[in-house]
Amino acid sequence: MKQLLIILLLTQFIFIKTNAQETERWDKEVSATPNPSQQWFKDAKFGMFIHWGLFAQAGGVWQGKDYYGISEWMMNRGKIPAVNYAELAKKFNPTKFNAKEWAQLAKDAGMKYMVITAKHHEGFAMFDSKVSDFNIVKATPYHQDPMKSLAQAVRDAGLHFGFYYSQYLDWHEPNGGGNRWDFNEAKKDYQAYYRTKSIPQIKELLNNYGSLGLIWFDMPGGLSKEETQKLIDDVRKIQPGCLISSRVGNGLGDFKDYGDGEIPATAPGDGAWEALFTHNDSWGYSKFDYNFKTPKEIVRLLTTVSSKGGNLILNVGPDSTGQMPEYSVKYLRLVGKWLKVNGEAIYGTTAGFINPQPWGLTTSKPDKLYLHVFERPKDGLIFIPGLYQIKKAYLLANKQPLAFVKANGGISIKLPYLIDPYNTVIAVDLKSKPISLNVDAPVTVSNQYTNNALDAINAHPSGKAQIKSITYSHYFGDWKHTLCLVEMATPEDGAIFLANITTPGDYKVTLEYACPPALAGQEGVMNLNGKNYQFATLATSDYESHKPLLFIKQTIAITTILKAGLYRLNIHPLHNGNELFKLKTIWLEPVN
Ligand code: FHN
Repeated sequence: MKQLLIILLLTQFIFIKTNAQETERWDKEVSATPNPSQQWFKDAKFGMFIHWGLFAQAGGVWQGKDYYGISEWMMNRGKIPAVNYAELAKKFNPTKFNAKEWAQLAKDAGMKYMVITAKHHEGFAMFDSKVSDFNIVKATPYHQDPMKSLAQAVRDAGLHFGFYYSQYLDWHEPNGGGNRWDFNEAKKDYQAYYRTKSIPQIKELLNNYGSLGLIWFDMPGGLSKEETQKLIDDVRKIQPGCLISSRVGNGLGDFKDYGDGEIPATAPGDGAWEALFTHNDSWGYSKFDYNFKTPKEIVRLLTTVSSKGGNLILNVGPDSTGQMPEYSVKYLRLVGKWLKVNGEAIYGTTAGFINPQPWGLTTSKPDKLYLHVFERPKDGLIFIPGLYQIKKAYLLANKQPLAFVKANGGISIKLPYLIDPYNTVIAVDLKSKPISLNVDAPVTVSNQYTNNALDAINAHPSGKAQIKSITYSHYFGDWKHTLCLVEMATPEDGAIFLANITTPGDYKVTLEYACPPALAGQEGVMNLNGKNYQFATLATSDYESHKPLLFIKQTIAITTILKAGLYRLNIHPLHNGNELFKLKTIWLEPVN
């Protein structure tokens, strides 16, 4: 009995581990010689991702059991036998699907490309496949190929069209990756899977749906570098211009995809890349998930990604009738309205060369800088550090010229009012080629804002302290990523933050961090403005990637700044011990 229990526990552990590994496998390396036809992708900035499959029929519910989290993983989480899961196809009848409406929605949203799941991990082909009968034409009462009309409608709307294809995970097939509840891992022949289903279906997609902008591979496995290269050569032979996502594996893709819901900490450079988010928290349609990002959140997300030089591909999950979620339709159209007016500051831009400022972010074009103002300072002066000469500045929305003055260490542009609550864009005509982005520059702090953030990315760590992206989730698979200052365990493991405090006055200092209960109570010290401030940490939550990570805000000081200027804030543990905390932000809140 005892032995049985141990075996049971061990199997559970192996399953949990395997799931974790599979879910977190985000191949980000790209080829040193990527496909040269990628300029359209770099300029596009905004795309629509669609996860559609049999999981939309279930919506996260299987035999009365509710699966919160990413709905397209329900089969795996419930260890649902492939034969039973396949029954979903018998009811899948998306009679409300209208290719032109979907294409129009993407266009209205200001998106420039669309990528849809041709086959997700469940193994079901959403297209007419001669390779496997487990497809929408043969196995459902719908008996039509929605991908044919969609590919056409999207191209007719002037957008690029691409397919997502899960090349390794296939829970329907004995030789496919991932299904160990039906099929014996030891007997799997991955090469046979690639030979008989994956590669032939990829060829069908390339041969039968016209010109593809890209193929979005996901979660590689089972192929060597040479075999991956052969797959890429096959793609190139059929469609030389078709781009390939980095998740083809083995560092051979054309453009880099970050992790699900992840934005790189700083601008990664010149290569083509994409940040991928879903509109709510699930990729596939989920009956429970109403955590839709608001239009303002989407505009700011798109701006954040553009300010680092990448694309945002935003996912929507249509239901089994073929309808898009109500709030996706409504909010995406509002984003489109903003882009109609302000698109010049997003499409075709490269990363902004000014660090994030308390008012917002920047994007750039050869002779232009775009200031994306999220918060207007009380005095209306948008301070741009390090920029000394400009030709003119104007509101992008109505071309109204704006006055500017030389300020201490840069230029200040007078913004009379915020014209757009999502993001007010100021266009700046430059006089000379700008200097390059400097992430180490001091952070501007002033009493003209409700709060000022010194984020982990602004830290200059010392000793063993380091800046790290921490990954965690709320429900299953809805990954979140937060950049934190970590590994501060001795007084030598600390960090300095440089703040350019432009307005004297009182500032309240608040730390925002996560700290496991078992480690809470350790002491730290912060030095600012000539004084040491001690504190003891408070408990939040343990850190596990499959659990929520909770952050707390703890005020540790008030300081009076008498003179504007450069200040150093130094923080570190008071004694030797365990990791003090995972520090996300130090807030400097003006006391007005
Ligand atoms: O497992 C999939 C998940 O279902 C979804 O398709 C995402 C989108 O990037 N990709 C995988 C996880 O990274």
